[in-house]
Amino acid sequence: MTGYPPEPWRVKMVEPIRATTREYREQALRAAGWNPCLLRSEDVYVDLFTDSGTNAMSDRQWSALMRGDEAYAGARSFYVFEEAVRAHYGYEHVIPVHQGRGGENILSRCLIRPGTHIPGNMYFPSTRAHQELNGATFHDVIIDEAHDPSCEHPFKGDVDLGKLRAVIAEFGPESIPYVSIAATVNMAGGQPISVANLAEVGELAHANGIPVFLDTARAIENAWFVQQREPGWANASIAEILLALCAVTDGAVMSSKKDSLVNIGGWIGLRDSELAEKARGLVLLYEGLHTYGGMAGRDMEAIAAGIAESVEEDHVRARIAQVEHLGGRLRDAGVPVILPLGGHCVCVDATATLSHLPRTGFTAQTLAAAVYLQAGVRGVERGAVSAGRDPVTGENRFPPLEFLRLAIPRRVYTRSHIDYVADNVIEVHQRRDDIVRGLAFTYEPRHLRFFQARFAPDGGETIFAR
Ligand code: PM9
Repeated sequence: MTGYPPEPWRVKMVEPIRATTREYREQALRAAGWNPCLLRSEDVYVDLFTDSGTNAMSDRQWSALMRGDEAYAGARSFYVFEEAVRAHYGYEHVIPVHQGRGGENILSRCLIRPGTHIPGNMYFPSTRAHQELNGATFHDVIIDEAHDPSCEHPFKGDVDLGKLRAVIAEFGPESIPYVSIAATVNMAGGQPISVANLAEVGELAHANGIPVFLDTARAIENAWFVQQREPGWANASIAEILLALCAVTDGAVMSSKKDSLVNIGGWIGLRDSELAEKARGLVLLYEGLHTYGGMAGRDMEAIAAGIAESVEEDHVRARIAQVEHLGGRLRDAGVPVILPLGGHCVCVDATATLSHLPRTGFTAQTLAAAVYLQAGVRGVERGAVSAGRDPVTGENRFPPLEFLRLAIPRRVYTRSHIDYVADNVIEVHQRRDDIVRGLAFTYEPRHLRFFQARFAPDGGETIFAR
């Protein structure tokens, strides 16, 4: 693909960003322990660390902020927010939380008992961390194709029903508090699940008395892929497909920082009144009152306005096209990227790019450092560092996928920024043999270690041959 449709918005306010020298970036990255996450954002030129909370809000969202009702209890803004979530996602009970992991904490505490088992379509670090903290073991039941970076299966987020059946048979339905489904699947590179597959998961789980919970952080992007790829859905709107995806499930956890075009916020959506009461009780302890859940009234207004914009076809089309543009340029230049291209990010296969380095040198972390040094572009490691250690054996987990994720914030960067990223990632790839060393931990936090870990080049001053 050589271009994409003009963005369905124009710029009304700008935020200056600053290019730096290579020497400056070397000092900054060393000071950050070779972990781009620990850089100051002002030392980053194009920030593709995440699409979470980094979106640009519209004039409608900014003006909605002014309508925020900041009453402690029963704020009008809560009811506006509740109605928007109910209308677009279809869950009866809407419980606000400060962001996705707040919802994961509450749901895990409500449902998980020690020694239980949770099947899901690939792990996400914060989701699995809360499941494990509450004593469950996560079982990956995604289709094998999801673990193969070059396989072009249209729905790499699908569940392998045989694997799900095997987990139910091995541990028994009473040991499975819920099935944990993501749409799209972040750690597979933003890959979608089909409506048909999700319906089959629902049927199987419900036949065994097991509820299904959906991670809706990027369900709208998932709906786009359903509309484009799944037979029977081409004439349905994104809004209709979103409702169809949620309809199969018993509840959802949402990080509004993704699809909903805001900088903070989230919710839990439930159908069961008893579970909702329990969750509201825990929200009081961990998040805030059940009518604000850690958000300001204005945040809930911005989410309500963002939800309405997020299902507009023009918006989703332009958003996905920008991701496709970056991915297409890298793919055409021979950079190994996860295919098909996903919804929110382009993922550079670090194992293939740095095939001359051992995985124990954390190749995706090393590639993230090289891309930052090259051009001030910040991505994030999604591989062994993110996967953490096995809670039982204490050994590093080395997942099949090891990649540098370049996540694109919504409505933030122009095509020239994206081309700048493409030019520089291509150059790093062309000069990949200059990278001769991986990274080793100098500080390793216990939980979600990728955020705060510090590293040093393994056996030398730098990762480059010089
Ligand atoms: N995802 C992301 O960049 C932000 C933190 S990890 C660098 O991809 C899913 C599918 C997510 C997610 C966050 C959360 C947690 C849950 N599910 O960040 O707590 O992608 O709002 O959401 C990030 P919060």
